[in-house]
Amino acid sequence: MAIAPAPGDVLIVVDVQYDFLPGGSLAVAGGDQIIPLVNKLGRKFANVVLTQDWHPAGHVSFASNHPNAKPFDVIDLPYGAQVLWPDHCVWETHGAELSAELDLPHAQLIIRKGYNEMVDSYSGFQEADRRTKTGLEGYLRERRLKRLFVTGLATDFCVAWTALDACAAGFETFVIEDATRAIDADGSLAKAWGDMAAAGVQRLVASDIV
Ligand code: VGL
Ligand code: ZN
Repeated sequence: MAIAPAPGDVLIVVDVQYDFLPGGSLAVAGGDQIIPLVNKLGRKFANVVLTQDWHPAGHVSFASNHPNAKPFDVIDLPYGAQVLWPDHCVWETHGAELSAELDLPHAQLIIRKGYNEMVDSYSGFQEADRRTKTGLEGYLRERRLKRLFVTGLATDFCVAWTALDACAAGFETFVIEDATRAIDADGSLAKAWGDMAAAGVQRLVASDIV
């Protein structure tokens, strides 16, 4: 497939932050390898939006905040099942910063998510309670942006949830697979691609963007 980015298209770059890169507290294997590709894609899009995972130290998704829990355990919270993670992307820490290797000077918006202590937010659109909105949908609509091309980390969590919510909101949504990397805990990657295909998310590779 060959797609030439148009004025109504936006490149979404999810959570390219030090804690998700090699050496980070929730490192995604090969996460750093996508950065040159994301930068190259960025030059083809007039519109670029970034997301940034942004947690307080007491965040409910951290295993360290639950007695006897360990990372990758799953617990029940009022809004549903929650995977517990190592502490990551705590605001005012280096790990929460966007990679300085990102070369996207024309990026127009950074959506921070996950700042409410008691609710996680994988999606750039809404928190895990599926009610509390981030404002991204309103932003995209006001800007008349209609097609979303999603890249970043991690494929099976924040990329997938963002793409699924984008589709549900009526945007034509693409995930650029080789510009993502996955955590892949317990079959999560296969499940994410299954869910995305079922929802109508289209799967591309970077060379499809011309
Ligand atoms: C993410 C787990 C926890 C992600 C964020 O960016 O995919 N995953 N917080
Ligand atoms: Zn997080």
